[in-house]
Amino acid sequence: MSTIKGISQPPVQHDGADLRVAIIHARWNKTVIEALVAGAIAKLKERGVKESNIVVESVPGSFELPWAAQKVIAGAHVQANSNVNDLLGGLSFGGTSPRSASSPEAAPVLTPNEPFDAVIAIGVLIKGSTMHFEYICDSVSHALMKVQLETGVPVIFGVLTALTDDQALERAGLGRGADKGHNHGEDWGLAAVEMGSHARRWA
Ligand code: DLZ
Repeated sequence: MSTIKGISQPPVQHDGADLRVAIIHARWNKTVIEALVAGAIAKLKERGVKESNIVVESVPGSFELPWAAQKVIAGAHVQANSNVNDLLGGLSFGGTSPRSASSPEAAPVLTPNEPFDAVIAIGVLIKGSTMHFEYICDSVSHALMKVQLETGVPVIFGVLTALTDDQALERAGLGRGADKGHNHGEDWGLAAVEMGSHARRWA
């Protein structure tokens, strides 16, 4: 049976050529995270966002995302010229520094920060046998909303809350059945371009 769920096309196609976007991702549930980050980056680039204007940072788990989003928006250091192609070629989840093409593990180069037009916060929460899931889902979603309202910078809610591994895989386009599902990271990349454009026009 067909479904009525899902997003429709925006009235205009937004151009990301001048936008600067930060992706902050958790490192829990790495396989799914990698696919989501790759999906978001692919759509950012498809909408014209320059590789040099996409900055990728990681934190341990989803619980850390709101704090990191707030810091990045407030002007925490970022490394210039992160090469997104190389990032995708070898996503490394071991370091805490922003990653770059030439030297993924090198100490970050401190640069005067230019503001971000949007931040995508990506995490994957999979329900376990404790109450961790409920607490983290609840606090992270509220906190990310608070960050965007308090800073005025759109924060895209890229946190999957899945009851099973299979649900998480399907929402990253990695389903184990005939239907691979849909990579929601792609939607988040598009949402970042749209919301970043709105933020500029409505400033
Ligand atoms: C502790 C925890 C658990 C049980 N599950 C997840 C998860 O499914 N996804 C995720 O992103 N993080 C998880 N974490 C880690 C917390 O988000 C956080 O990193 C730690 O509690 C440290 O603050």
